[in-house]
Amino acid sequence: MKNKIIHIDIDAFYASVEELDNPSLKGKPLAVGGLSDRGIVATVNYPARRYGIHSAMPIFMARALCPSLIVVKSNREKYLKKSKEVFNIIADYSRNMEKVSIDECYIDLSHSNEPVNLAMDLKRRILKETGLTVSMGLSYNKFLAKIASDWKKPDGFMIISDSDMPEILYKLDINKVHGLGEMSQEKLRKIGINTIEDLMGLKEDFLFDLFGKMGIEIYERIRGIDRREVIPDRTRKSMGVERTFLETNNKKELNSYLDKYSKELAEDLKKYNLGFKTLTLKLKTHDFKTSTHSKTYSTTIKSYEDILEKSKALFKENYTEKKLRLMGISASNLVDLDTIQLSFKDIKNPD
Ligand code: DCP
Ligand code: MG
Repeated sequence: MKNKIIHIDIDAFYASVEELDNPSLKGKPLAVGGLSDRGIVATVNYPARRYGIHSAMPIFMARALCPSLIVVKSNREKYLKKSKEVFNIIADYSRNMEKVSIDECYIDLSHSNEPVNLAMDLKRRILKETGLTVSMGLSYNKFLAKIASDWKKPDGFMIISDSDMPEILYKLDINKVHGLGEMSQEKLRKIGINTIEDLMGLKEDFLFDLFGKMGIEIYERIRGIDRREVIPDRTRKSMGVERTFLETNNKKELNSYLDKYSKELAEDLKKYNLGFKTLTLKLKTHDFKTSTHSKTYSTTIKSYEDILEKSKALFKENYTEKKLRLMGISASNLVDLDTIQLSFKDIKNPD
């Protein structure tokens, strides 16, 4: 099977951007996040990871683990700009690029006879032109490409070919299986399943009973079967913002998050000139129970004000007063506003 899909993930993204802006930070333990006592770590550079600090950890806890930790306030606009620079370079290498987050994407290199050379060239160019290192994984499907990019972080490049499968995965922890959430992992660990090798010992029916349709996908993916295509951003299905924070049931605080998310979602939609019809609110309670609540509207939504009003209404309808640790909103049933404008133009200028 041809290795044609690359997964790319920028190393310690926000922290690396801050180091580029202020080189004296390099080599010192650094966290990016909210500065207040209630702040959460967005990410840390690799020196700080040695202290056991990681994303979504409260800042006060991170400071306790590493008193010399430097904390820089996160600046999303700056990271978005840098992310755009990186994606623009990547887009030179494949027309078929699917962004998964601010620092992560898949590209399909089916058109190339030399995907390895192309990938190495791309890696060099990103470093030269942006100063950032990325980790890359090349394989014959998305699941394995993602596992490969995670293999030798930072600045890694790993190839997983079908002849390496499935042995290469045996020793990996089940947390490397994309699609297995925290709750599912816990369920598995309770019955003694900790590695992919353990997971391979489970029958398909058993996984289906445990996790439904996702269980079947997991059964297949760890055996190297993943039929998902790289979907170019123009035809993407949804777009969203979500974040972990310190547990709270303070409605004012929760509403302020919705306000922030609505702003970010509106900005992102604008960037791609998209609107949408379905809004989904995601809530994760302190005991890690996740629920989603969707509503579809007859009109196309795109403005910050509109998103905020509708997400507040969804929140009001569905919030049960329990303490939350994560909230998110996402837009689906996306409407390409370019196409709408084009078809109007076409009517006016039929040539
Ligand atoms: N991020 C965040 N909150 C989280 C996780 C991530 O705000 N809970 C932000 C900060 C990260 C960026 O998203 O820099 C990218 O996330 P990654 O998971 O790719 O983490 P990093 O790029 O920081 O590190 P890695 O080298 O492991 O990819
Ligand atoms: Mg990253």
